[in-house]
Amino acid sequence: MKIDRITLYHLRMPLRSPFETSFGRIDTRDCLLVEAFSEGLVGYGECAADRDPGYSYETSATAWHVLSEFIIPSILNQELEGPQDFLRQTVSVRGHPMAKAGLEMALWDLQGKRLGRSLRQMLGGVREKVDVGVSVGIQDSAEALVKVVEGYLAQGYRRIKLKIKPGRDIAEARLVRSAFPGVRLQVDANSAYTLENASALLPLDDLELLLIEQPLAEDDLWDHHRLQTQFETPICLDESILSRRHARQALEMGACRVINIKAGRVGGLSEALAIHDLCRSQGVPVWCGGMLETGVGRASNLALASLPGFTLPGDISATDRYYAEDITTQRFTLNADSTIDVPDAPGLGVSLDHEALERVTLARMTLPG
Ligand code: OSB
Ligand code: MG
Repeated sequence: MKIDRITLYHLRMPLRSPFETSFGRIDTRDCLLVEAFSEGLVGYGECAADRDPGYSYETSATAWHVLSEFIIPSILNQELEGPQDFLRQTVSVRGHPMAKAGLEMALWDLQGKRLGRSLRQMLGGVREKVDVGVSVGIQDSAEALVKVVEGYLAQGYRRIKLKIKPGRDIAEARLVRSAFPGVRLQVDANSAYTLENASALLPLDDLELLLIEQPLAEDDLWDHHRLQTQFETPICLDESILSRRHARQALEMGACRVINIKAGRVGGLSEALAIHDLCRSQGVPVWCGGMLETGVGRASNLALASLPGFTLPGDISATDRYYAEDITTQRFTLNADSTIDVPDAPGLGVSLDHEALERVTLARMTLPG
């Protein structure tokens, strides 16, 4: 496969409601769209880096820089083996997994369109629809949170994730648990605690949570191990796992019992697949995380989540949970059984709404210029 030309788009998507986590509150979601032209076909990829370095050090600006100055020039007009080989071809660029993953996704889309195969088929997915839930941001009060959760349950979501931070944790989780005793519930701290203050979370152990996601710093596998020994509830790692190697070490150390897989965070779908395979071989459950993607990234997440080891519901909600208008012509909807259908057309299986894309584009650049 040879890439002749790539257009990068910097997008700013207005969210339907603000999303607040332990690292901040946003009204709009930035991301990059990668449009790759190859032998008469066009493939799309989404780079999940946001405007601010709150979740990760990568931002839309660093991803733009690394893609346009280094990664894209190094692959244009080269004979590429395909998406499976892409990470190896970018070893000279240290880090920046989200930048790499944005381009890798476009290569998968191209490969699928060339071979007439869906991303699900290429990855080895075994499900036509996947179990999903909703990630609920921090609200103004615990009572307001219960109302918001009630709304999502009424829409049919059967798994709820609550964002927490110090001081906005136990009371919130307790109130939601007592209002909805049977619901599948989990929490995500996005690294807001330290080993010293995480003992405040011990009461969570009585709330029958599916898991506690990323309580401690991203570079702190060892303290996650120490914390896991204090909890019955499985600890799940998100930010800490940037590669298959991190996943292996975290499991060897007992730093977690569950892993949240996001292709963006680990440098692409190939590495995500490798982490899935490793966890599956050890009987460790995984689930597909989300980054408030557009329809492009959502299609990719759905295909990934159709792999057999994804045994917990993903953070993949319907389009209308995020955006009034999306950049794909397809809108994803929730089925009555709290699932979303996996696209089955070639590649990602989505097409772009170019007028909608224009409305959210802040900047674009075509290489070679
Ligand atoms: O930690 O899982 C996270 C969104 C942006 C950045 C990090 C996270 C999230 C979410 C939202 O939890 C998941 C979704 O896309 O619905
Ligand atoms: Mg998370």
